[in-house]
Parts: sequence; structure tokens; C-alpha cells
Amino acid sequence: MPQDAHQTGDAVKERVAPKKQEPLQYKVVLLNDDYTTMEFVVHVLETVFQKSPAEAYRVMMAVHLQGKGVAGIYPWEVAETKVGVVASMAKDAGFPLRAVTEEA
Ligand code: TYC
Repeated sequence: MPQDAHQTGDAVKERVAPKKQEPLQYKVVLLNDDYTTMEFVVHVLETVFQKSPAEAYRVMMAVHLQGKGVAGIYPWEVAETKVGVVASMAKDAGFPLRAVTEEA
């Protein structure tokens, strides 16, 4: 049965009203570089993006091997705030790590 269908007795009624507009979501994408340590990227993923240690390591390695990777998907203001937090943590630590937003 389609996800939007309602079961009413034996009949299946499709929902006709359009779905409510969802707020736009944005990916926060981490970019690879040659200088930021793997340990620091894992730390950022754990503390800013609430990843478990295993998931943080997995995402970090995906970025390291593929050039970029999704750290999380959020409403615009949250995504932009996290990009800023990454930038300031990286600046303080002296690393060139960058995160950018992409429409999800
Ligand atoms: N490529 C870095 C290294 O070899 C590690 C790294 C991973 C850097 C992910 C940035 O977003 C990044 N030390």
C-alpha cells in the first residue's frame, strides 16, 4: 500500500490533498584537505554533528577518500550555524578544514 494511502475497511483511499510544504533542508558537506588531521575531523563530527565515534570515523574516511561528504542535513539556519562553528574551530586549531552547505 502506498505510504500516503489510508486503509478504510476494505477500501484504500489515496490522499488527494497536497503534502504540507516541508521546510527546505540543507546538507552540511565537509571538504577534504591535506593538512587537517583525521583526529580533528573526527572530533568535529562527534561534537558539532553528534556522530558516534564509529560513525564520525566512517564519515571522516569517506571525505578523505572521496573529497567531500555529508556531515548532516538541517534547516538552513542550523546548517549555516554549523558551517560557522566548523570554520571557527578549524581557525582556532590552525587547520584549513572547511564545510559548505548544499541544498538537500
Ligand atoms: N586528508 C586529511 C589527512 O590525510 C584528513 C581529512 C579528512 C581532512 C577529512 C579533512 O574533511 C577532512 N590528514
